Amino acid sequence: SSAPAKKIAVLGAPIEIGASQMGTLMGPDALRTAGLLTLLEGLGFAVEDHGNLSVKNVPALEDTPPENTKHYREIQRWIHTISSRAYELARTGAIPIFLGGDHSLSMGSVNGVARHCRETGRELFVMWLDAHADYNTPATTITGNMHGMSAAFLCGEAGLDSLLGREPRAPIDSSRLELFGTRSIDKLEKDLVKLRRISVVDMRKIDEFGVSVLIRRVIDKVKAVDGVLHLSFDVDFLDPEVAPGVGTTVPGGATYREAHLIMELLHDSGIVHSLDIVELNPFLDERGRTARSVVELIGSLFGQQISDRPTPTNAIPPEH
Ligand code: 6HN
Ligand code: MN
Ligand code: MN
Ligand code: MN
Repeated sequence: SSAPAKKIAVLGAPIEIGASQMGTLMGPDALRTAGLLTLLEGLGFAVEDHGNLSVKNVPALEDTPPENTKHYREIQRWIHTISSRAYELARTGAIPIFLGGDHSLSMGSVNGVARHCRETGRELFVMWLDAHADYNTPATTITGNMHGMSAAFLCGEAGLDSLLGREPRAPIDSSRLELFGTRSIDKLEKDLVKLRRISVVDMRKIDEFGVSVLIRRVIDKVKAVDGVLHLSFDVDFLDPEVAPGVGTTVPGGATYREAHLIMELLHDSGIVHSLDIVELNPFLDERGRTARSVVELIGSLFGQQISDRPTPTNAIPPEH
């Protein structure tokens, strides 16, 4: 008899007000339309789709919103809701995949996963695949957009202290955050990233050393303490030529193969226990091609081999 199929729990978080471009609320459904669930099932996983969260009936909390935080009230309702669902899902032993939605959702998903890790005693590392650092606070932001503050919030930076309401906060140490693919950091944000000595693998380093060496460093660091890794994958990590369907494109991003190699190496490492897919904006996409590319990348993260790609012209057409 074979081992029971490993479980994956998919949860959509259609949040868009953390960004300035509307449209990421369509992300979860676009990823489903692009075949995410059947792909994962085809790779041998038992996939449970928990649908899309809604905060329509979640009451607002009563604290005073901090300055420079656009849509704070509504984001607060999302974040504490996402965190408690993430905690529950992680506790079932499934690999939770959070479908965004803009990157503010990670303030909830990672906090919930971190709560679970705190209980199991396993050290949580967070890999932030992103053109941006998302390390602004209400004191450093130049846009007030909360998707630019999620990594800072998760590392316990001050300024958004009541965002979670009564949901317990489980900050990660800034030495456990790995920024990867970075090419756009605001000035004050950069000062803070330097002050905290956060590990930044920017695109220049990727050009110089290659993703394989750099990703292995992260994997070794996690394995050295028998830790687990949460992958927070912002679609703008990819080069805009590969992934046009995102509101915050920055030139000079990862190529198709660089991105797949990261996923393949992470798959082989076995350290990824949870995943966010954020910032996909189907309204800006070209005939679904960004959504499809992202689904392919998730395939590589869960074991799809590059050598198993079909060559379409070799396929025998079905008989009529
Ligand atoms: N993202 N640093 C800019 C800001 O508004 O704070 C951009 C943030 C982008 C956030 O892509 O998830
Ligand atoms: Mn686990
Ligand atoms: Mn981001
Ligand atoms: Mn980004």
